[in-house]
Amino acid sequence: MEIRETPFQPNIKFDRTGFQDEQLLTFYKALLKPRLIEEKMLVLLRQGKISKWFSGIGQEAISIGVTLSLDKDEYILPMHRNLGVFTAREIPLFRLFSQWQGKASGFTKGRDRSFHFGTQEFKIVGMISHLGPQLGVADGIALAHRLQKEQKITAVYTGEGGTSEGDFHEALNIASVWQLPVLFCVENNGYGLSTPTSEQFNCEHIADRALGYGMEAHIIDGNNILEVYEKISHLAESMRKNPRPVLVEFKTFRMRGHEEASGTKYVPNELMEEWAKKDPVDNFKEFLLAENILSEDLDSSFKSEIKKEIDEDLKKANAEPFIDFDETKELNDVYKDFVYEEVNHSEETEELRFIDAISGGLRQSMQRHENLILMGQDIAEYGGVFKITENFVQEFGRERVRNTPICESGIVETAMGLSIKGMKAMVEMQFADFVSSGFNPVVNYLAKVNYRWNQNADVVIRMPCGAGVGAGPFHSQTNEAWFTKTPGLKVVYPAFPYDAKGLLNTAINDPNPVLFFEHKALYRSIRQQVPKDYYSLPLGKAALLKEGDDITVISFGAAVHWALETLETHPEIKADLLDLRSLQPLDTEAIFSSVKKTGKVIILQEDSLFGGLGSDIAAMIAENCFEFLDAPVMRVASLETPIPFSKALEEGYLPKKRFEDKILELLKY
Ligand SMILES: Cc1ncc(C[n+]2csc(CCOP(=O)(O)OP(=O)(O)O)c2C)c(N)n1
Ligand SMILES: [Mg+2]
Repeated sequence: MEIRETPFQPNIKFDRTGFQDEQLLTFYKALLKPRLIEEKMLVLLRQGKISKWFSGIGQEAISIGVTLSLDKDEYILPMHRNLGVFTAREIPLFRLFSQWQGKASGFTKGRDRSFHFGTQEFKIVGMISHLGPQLGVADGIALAHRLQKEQKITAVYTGEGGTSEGDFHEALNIASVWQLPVLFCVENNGYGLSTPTSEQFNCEHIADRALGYGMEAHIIDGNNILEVYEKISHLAESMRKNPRPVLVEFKTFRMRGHEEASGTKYVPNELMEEWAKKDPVDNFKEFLLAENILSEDLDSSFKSEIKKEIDEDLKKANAEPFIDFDETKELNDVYKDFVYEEVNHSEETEELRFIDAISGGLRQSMQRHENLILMGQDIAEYGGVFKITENFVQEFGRERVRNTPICESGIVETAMGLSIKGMKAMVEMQFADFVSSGFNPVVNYLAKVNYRWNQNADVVIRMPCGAGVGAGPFHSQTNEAWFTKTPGLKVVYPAFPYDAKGLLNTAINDPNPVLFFEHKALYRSIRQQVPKDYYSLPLGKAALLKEGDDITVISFGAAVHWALETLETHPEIKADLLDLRSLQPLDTEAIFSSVKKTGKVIILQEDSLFGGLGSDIAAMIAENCFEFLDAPVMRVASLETPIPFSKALEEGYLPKKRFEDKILELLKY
């Protein structure tokens, strides 16, 4: 029996009004579990058995209190210190241990570490390293709940450091404008790595920021399990009935280093000592002892029960084999399986401009997929800056055709969240150039999520792109190479109305993230007979537009039309002209078979030369068709400068004229 020299002085005031003894003990056991797991992990870390550990010691009441306040089928998006979320959702410990060791019974097949995983089974969506993006993903899940008329909330965590990221601002703003039931949980633990809050933000409380977003906010003592549970339960109940976002700032403290290897030298001792007195587990135990709800014996039996579970599950995880490298499996999981289904159409056609074909395809896809949501700046009543979605609001309503604030990252993340709830999203970039403001979630979240934890990103991002319209450096780029380089993304780039409609429909059917490039200069200049009905075309199939034995011309987008013009002014050139249509997947078969036939090849791309898709195609041809080549593989592209505005400069920048010179030169070889 422990002997107390001084009577128990609570450092945290617990108010047990309304709580039964049983429930208080349940809370205590739930708090103990992550604490004891962590203590074990610290031992394993010292023994070199695990590589990295982000400790949540001292912050457990926040993970446990929030998780226990939510329904089991409500999504939680935790961060690196929220072990308690995982344990409170009752994930078998051996699966967690396996995950941390990179084993098969973890959640990522050894492909991502620590808490970087999600699981639909337990309704947990883990972080990506970049911290902020998950705030916007929570918006998407909450939006899906609203659209599906489910009275559910979504809880998402961030540290106070993460609130400095733009994603935080964007996610809160979107949630407030759209009144999404997201519980934004900020764990203010005093530090972001070594940076104290005073160097992170210049307001007293993070909660004060809510006012600026038109949002309700609360400050909660994050070390007090009863306060967390009581307040969050009430908030959750009220948010389910009256959907709205709420910002909660939990005051707490990080009791260990940022991660175990990095130490805490920069944290003043007094601060550590002061907060040590407020330990959420010890204090609650003292309270329960003082209330005669818990005895030391019962406490010991709880602890040994949990320790037994930890030891057994650890043993089980340790006994699991490591995953062998299997190239095919690795490659197969980058994309979710998609079996292309040809949808045939009746013979009836109409002459359409490129832009009308895209608009028509999108409209028919909206009719076909009730779960398809469109998001973009000015796309509702205004119809989008290019009028692709003109009159869509009248037909499909504002819930499905959504004007967004100017926040590309936040909206791409929201689209990801919709996908987690089984919906489809199309995001219109106002101009392809602006995707740079949403680049991070595209290349790091959407692209990698299927490979990481088998969750697809059913998102199409439409990209009005390209030069030749006198729009200067920021409204003219063709930035496909930013994305073709990233495994996990599909990239489609049609040059004709017929292809644009059929490929857009397939892009929307495909459950993977697709960047769909639409050249602005083609919108109103190119016409074609296009089937009136809905139809689809397969991705990854090039179109052979002209046939000839002298040379192969490979191109895509507006450049296809430049190649056509050049070949028309030079009827003496007998060329195969390949329009790639889709860049990822890429029709290498069509490329190789044409080059093997002609022995000469020129690749024409609109983007500037270095690092463009043409360079990779040239390399592939060199590797695969070397014996068939009669001349060097030629690439023609724009100048290595940003895209200039005035007419003469832009003409000089673009490769149209250089293409003519180069192809004639190559033919002489
Ligand atoms: C975009 C990005 N920048 C920097 C980092 C490195 N980093 C990881 S966690 C972290 C501190 C986060 O602080 P906070 O949000 O307060 O969370 P805490 O670790 O305190 O729980 C930093 C700087 C990162 N992972 N991602
Ligand atoms: Mg912090």
